[in-house]
Amino acid sequence: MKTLVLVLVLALSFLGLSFAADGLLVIDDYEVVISGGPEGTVDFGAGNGSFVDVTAGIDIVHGGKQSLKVDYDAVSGGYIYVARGFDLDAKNAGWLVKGGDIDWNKYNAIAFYMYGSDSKAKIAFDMKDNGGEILRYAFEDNFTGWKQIVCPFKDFMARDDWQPQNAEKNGLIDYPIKSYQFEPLPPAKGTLYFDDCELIKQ
Ligand SMILES: [Ca+2]
Ligand SMILES: [Ca+2]
Repeated sequence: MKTLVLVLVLALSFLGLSFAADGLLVIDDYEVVISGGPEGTVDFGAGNGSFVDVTAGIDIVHGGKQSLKVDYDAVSGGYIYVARGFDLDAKNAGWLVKGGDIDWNKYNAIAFYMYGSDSKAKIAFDMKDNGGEILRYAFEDNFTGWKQIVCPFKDFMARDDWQPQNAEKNGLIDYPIKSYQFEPLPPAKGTLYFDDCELIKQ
């Protein structure tokens, strides 16, 4: 009987491991030269009085040798964006995998690690879908150290404050996703680190 239980436990853990491998795809690890501008690897900027700078985080890292370090000052009425993906103004901001090469049916959430400082800052995580529509998942910096932020696709809401003019505004996620962006929301100021962005199946 004991042997049977052991075999079952081993079999289940093996199945569990293979499920995990199937349901996880790392799309971004920030192990590149971090730069802005038209030839950059990160499409970032700020306006209306807000400020952002994006560099490689080398002291605070979750995986590999670098994280994405975001120094920011988000003022009322201002905006900030820190984007990675395809069809952005920064030519070299693409993920590790092309959106069109991903079988999106295999995943139901996008997740990343953030190094929090319990600043209570509200942060938006926006995705731009295949119709150019921007969908948002918002969360709060209410922890310290690294934490995985899981954003289930079903919890994304189309932004109602702004959409690109040419967006197909249907309120649904149209795959493949083209890009994502981090946006600290005003009023808030500080430094955030991000690392290891992946698609997962919960
Ligand atoms: Ca990394
Ligand atoms: Ca859509």
